[in-house]
Amino acid sequence: ALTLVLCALAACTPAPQNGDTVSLPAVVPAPVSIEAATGAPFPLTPDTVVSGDADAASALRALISARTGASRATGSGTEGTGIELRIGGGGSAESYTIAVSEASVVVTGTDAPGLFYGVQTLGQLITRADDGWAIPAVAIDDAPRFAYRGVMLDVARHFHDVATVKAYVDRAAGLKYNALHLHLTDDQGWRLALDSRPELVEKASASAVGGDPGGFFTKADYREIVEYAAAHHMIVVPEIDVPGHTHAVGLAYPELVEEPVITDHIREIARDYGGELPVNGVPYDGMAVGFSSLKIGEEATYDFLADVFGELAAMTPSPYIHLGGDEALGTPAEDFAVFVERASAIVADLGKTPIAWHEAGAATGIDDSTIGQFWGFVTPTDGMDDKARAFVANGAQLILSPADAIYLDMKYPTGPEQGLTWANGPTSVERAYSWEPSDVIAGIDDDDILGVEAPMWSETIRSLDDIDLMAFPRIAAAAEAAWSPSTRDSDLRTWESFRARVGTLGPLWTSLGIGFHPSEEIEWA
Ligand code: TNX
Repeated sequence: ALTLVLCALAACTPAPQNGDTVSLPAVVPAPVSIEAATGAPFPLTPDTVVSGDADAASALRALISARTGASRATGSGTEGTGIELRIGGGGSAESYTIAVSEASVVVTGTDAPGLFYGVQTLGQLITRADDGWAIPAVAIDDAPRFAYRGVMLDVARHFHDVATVKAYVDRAAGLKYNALHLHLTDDQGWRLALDSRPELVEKASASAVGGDPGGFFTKADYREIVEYAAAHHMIVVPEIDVPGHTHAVGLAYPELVEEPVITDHIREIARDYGGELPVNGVPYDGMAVGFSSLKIGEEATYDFLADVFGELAAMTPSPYIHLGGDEALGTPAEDFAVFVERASAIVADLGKTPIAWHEAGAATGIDDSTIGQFWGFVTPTDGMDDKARAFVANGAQLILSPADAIYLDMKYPTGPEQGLTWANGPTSVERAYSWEPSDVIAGIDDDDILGVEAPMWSETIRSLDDIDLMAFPRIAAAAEAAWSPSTRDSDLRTWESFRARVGTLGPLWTSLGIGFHPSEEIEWA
């Protein structure tokens, strides 16, 4: 009977076939523990009082009014009909508990992020009741599996403005992500104004893939993004991609870049996707990768890095700066190693922890503190796992971004025309979900994994609508890999459970203005 009551009122996973397990309200990413409590749900009315932490209260009120379409929980009602938001307890970092009864809701965060995540969970629990809205009686205990839970947005291939970036922060924070990696530079454009090198945006920011308009962030824009992210408990991890992906640098500083290396691969991309072959001094608006390189033997290159990373470090509160290092196919291997050693040392000497794509692990002189970001497949190929393991051998950790699972710019099997297919063809929601971080790289376990990050490259992504369509629902699958207990430690970590839970979030996403892809793999509520 309890199950029936709950399911009548709450977003529930489907009734269990064998009747053994109790159906529970749906939460994504899956919490460490969730138990149905006895008793009627907590009614959410205009008189409901929200008390406690002011920031969390305004976040909750915003969620409630979006979800219910009305201002609720604004009243000064009677004792015992309230939602209380507290910081305290003494659990692990970012953890929280929720206790809901008919009379009260108490959310306790260990710290401000924990309370914020408790509020996000509570937002998912709000359910339509017979004559209004309610929160089912439930007890939740939750904490993240990994310290770093990232989304990446490529603002270089197509520029995405401050409003779009903020909207993506809203979306990501709601799924308990705590890092926004901005891919700020690439062959097609340089997107961040720097006082030390003003020519970069003056000469190299107007272009984008397909001849679309470019753009760039002023330093004030960047500060605004950093502050907005911080208010949502997210850090900003800026990436300046070197020594490859640097054609745009050559528009401002021709003396710093090599001639483009035009391989058959580059010709094929130009043929298949249109666009001219790269020519130094001319903005590049194609989609090929791996043809450009900074000059490794020139001291001026390292003066450039010192200026760029120095200014960036000064404007970035996060402990990390990403130096790229991917697909430097235009840079000979020995040169690449020399470059990575010097670039990672420059970042480390600025007091920041460098992050680099996994290729940089091949450079034996890389600064030992450098975090590696693995973008190979769930079953690694081409020795990419060896390069990733090198970071751990140095005593550092890894961020996992398996491309055939959580590259959010990959096409879906059916649906929107946006997206690429190089990472093992189109990526279904099931494939985005069905992988386990500690199983990706042999010898690499939870202790070696700083976290999980879902990248959104933007060759085919032009707008917030495109971002929403490609990210949702797969970004929720990546969030479970980053936040939730491992598949070995939680009954909720199955594809069947996830697809049922995520399907109930449709109305919440719609109420928040998120135009998700209504994948036919999911039964949407
Ligand atoms: C690979 S994986 C890239 C990017 C592309 C992306 C498109 C990696 C580190 N680099 O340059 O934008 O594929 O999916």
